[in-house]
Amino acid sequence: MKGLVLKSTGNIYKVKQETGDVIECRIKGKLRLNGIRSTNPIAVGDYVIYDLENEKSGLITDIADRKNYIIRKASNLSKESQIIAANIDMAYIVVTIHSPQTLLQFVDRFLVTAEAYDIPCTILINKSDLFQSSEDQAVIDEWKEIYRLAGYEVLCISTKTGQNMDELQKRLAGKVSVLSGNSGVGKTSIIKAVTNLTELKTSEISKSFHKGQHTTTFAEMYETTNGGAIIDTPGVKAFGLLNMESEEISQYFPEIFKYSSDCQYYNCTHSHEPNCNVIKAVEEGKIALSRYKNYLAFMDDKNAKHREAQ
Ligand SMILES: Nc1nc2c(ncn2[C@@H]2O[C@H](COP(=O)(O)OP(=O)(O)OP(=O)(O)O)[C@@H](O)[C@H]2O)c(=O)[nH]1
Ligand SMILES: [Mg+2]
Ligand SMILES: [Zn+2]
Repeated sequence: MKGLVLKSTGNIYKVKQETGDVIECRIKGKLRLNGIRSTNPIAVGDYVIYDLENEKSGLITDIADRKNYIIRKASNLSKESQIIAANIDMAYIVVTIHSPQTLLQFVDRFLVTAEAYDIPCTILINKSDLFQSSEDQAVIDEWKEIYRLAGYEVLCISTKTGQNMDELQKRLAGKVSVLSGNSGVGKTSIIKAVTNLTELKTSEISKSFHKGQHTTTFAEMYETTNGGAIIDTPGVKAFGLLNMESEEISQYFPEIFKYSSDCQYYNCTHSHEPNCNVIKAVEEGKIALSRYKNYLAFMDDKNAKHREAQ
């Protein structure tokens, strides 16, 4: 039988059967793992083949080919990676300008990862009810401009006032979407709003953050009220860059990639070369400086790693 993994908690998997009933499964023996080195062989969003043991439990015998998946490495140096979710149509990175503050480098690392897996991404600035001062508004305008130039949609939302929640809801219909972001930015609160599952656990950042705990501990998929599926994930502190060559990085900054076709040198790194069209675009304000700086920082990371490995 074939089912959809809604949640994975180490060795127990919550699987939705074709009948709609949900059962608990374990893995039978060892599974073939398509060469992905990860801490979790099966992730939320995976389709699995299983044998029923009884009405409530089953044994997973195989995993269906994935359309795609998104992986996170805890840091640049860590070898182990974790599959965040599989078979997704859309990724949302949830950010807040403060309470807590999301760093743009974190956003850009996430976006590079999503680009590498060819998963479209939208940025949700949550808690807009808190960002009413003119200083906050200026930061919001700046973030919107940075990502507009890069070609990403940015939506300002608030689960408290409901701002733009209907716009978000519309985008979720008929798709499998995943929410990612730092702990405390309101991922689970958003899920509650679009699913009507009021019993989900959220908590004040002050309580969870200081203990170094995340409120959500396992990724889980839920149904939205309009026929979509949405995956809640535990908050993450950092995103390590994947194993990619430094030349690849520019491909995952869509705006840098776009302007790079007119650089003088085909192997231009856009860092110092003469007649670099990317540097020109940065100077003309067509590429945001923060994005360009993060591009250079990611290139540096990769080069440092190469030197270490030698
Ligand atoms: N002011 C305001 N607070 C919000 C909003 N959305 C969520 N919060 C609050 O932010 C805190 C954290 O929300 P959660 O939904 O638990 O955050 P999370 O991203 O799921 O956190 P982790 O599960 O730890 O990753 C809670 O106190 C929420 O009530 C919002 O739009 N405005
Ligand atoms: Mg949560
Ligand atoms: Zn260049």
